Amino acid sequence: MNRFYITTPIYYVNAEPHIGHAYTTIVADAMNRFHKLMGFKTFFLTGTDEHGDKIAQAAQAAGIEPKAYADRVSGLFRQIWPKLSVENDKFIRTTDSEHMEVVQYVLQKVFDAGEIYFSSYKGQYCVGCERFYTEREIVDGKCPDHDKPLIEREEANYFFKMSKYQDWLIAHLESNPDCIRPERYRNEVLAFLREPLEDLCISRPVERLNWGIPLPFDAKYVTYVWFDALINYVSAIGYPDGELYREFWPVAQHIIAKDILKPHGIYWPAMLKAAGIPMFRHLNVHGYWNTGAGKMSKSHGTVVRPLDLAPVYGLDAFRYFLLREMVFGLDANFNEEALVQRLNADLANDLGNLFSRTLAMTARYFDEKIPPFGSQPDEKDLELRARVEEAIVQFREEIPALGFHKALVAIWECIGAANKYIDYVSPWNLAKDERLLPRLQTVVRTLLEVNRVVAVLISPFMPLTSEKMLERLAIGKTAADLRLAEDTVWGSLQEGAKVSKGESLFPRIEAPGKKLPKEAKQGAGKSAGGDVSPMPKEEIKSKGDAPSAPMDEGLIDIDLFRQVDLRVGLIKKAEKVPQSEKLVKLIVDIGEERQIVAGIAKTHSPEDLVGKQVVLVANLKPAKLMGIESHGMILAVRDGQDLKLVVPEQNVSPGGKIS
Ligand code: ME8
Repeated sequence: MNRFYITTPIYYVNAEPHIGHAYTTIVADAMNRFHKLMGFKTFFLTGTDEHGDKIAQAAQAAGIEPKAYADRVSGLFRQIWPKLSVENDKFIRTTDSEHMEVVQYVLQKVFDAGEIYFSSYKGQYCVGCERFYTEREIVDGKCPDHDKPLIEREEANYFFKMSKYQDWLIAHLESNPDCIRPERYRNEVLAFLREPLEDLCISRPVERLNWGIPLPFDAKYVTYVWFDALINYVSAIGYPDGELYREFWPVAQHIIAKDILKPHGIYWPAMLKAAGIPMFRHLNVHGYWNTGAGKMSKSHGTVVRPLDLAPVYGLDAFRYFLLREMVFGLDANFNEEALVQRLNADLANDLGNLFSRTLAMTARYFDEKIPPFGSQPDEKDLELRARVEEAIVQFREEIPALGFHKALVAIWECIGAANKYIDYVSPWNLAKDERLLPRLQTVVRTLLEVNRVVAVLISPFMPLTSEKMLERLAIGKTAADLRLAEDTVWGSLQEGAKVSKGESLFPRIEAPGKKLPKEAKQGAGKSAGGDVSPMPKEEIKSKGDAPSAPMDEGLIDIDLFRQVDLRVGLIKKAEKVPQSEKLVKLIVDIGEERQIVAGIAKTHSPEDLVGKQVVLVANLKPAKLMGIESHGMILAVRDGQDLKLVVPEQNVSPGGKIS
């Protein structure tokens, strides 16, 4: 059986979890879920790094013992992961006794092999980094990371003969070009290795720091925090002789950000080599999220911390944003506006809309039951299916290669193609003619199949949404039971199974900081008689490029209704749109003149329309219908085959607001 082992850094407990930690851990989770979907046996490790100067100082500042302090912050990390749908197999703490024993075991082993020696060292030390800096690294007498003056310090300490492993490491990175990925970080490590490596100081005298693991061969010293921390990756799986270690270490992959490239790209390989432990398979290095604290949106006077946005906008929207927005390896900017934009465009309009349109059609035309493929697929069906197959291939190839955003782009291309397919095929027209039933069946079934594959493909990224989609499509599996190979086979939905429409997957967000009122239950507010709607919804969508809202039929809050600017308008001009049976171009006076394209040509002649007062939605985003801009929407009631315009009881001044 194929195996997959993924680790995140173990996070320092001197700061609370933030967006950077969340990103790394969500990426690890998505990779882990992907490998499960591929049928791999997986192990996913995260945890906290709790020893060292930094933690001791933070505990002192908080006025408590280091262990009590570490317990508290470590608890925050442990609690947040399930809230972000992160499903790690183990949470390691460097204060766990099993870990401390393994650190001592490794130290003793390396010491016995003669790879650790005792020596005096005088140099420039940074407390923040917990290490000495070489002349070459110092910038203007300061620590290049903290921009703070360094302290001169002399100490007798233990040193690990790291320099000895330089040539071996260069050779390893050259013969395993994808060991450190993406390439820019491999090059960075190789560039570093062009200069002579120095040996690594791996101890701290107890009188200066006692918050650490004692050296097994000299109790007057504790272990340098990096030597302690890196070993978590093997101690957590039972090194030296545990079953998990045997199973998973040969396939180990680490994920880190660029800030800790040096300890992972240089110290860790050298430590492994010295301890006789095989090298990890991949070190995956991503860039930094810049939050530009000042630039963060402060709607309603509250300063928003990025992690606080997950519950506000929805967990899956948050995960989607992080994975879609950052190109793995490069830096990215986090801002709330961008998140809202993605939520509305990609999630509400594209995915949410496709799903609700598909289910609405299944409900309307087939009594919620999955129809058979009634007719042979035509060219458009095959084109869409090919798009889906292509997305599956991209998904399978891109995720192991860290191309998360590319995998998502491929899935969304498929969603976009399916929405366009609906517009093109116009199922509502097929539904008008019983002889076209087999074709309508094939169209709706094709769409249901696309939705099913999408539900499977998004499962590593958005597990909750995937789960909801699977349930509503009557697929009797949870996301965890899915297998890519069998669950993306075209046509395998169960004919006759009953789908359920449910609420929209992603309610639209009006603006950052202002989440729309929660949608109420489906079906409640539907009127008994004719649906008053701004023209048949599908027809409007059928030609427009503009984003359209999901087809929600739940209760809404009065605030939401008030956002719709309804006005009385006087039709000044009307003319048929050439080459269209349905569309007329109107000039409507609402205090200003508006050009509106309306789908009422079949029931209303242009001559009859001029001089009429109508009701229109005045604050709709402009849309293009057959290439003509439309700045509003006329209200009409469908009555059988007929369409009646909604008009005021008596003539009023044009522009009168309806409330
Ligand atoms: O370095 N953007 O812990 P740490 C993206 N304990 N990722 C970020 C980020 C940002 N702005 N800020 C932090 C340590 N991260 C050590 C690790 S491992 C044996 C010991 C993420 O709490 C990213 O994964 O400072 C980065 O590498 C890690 O948090 C650093 O976490």
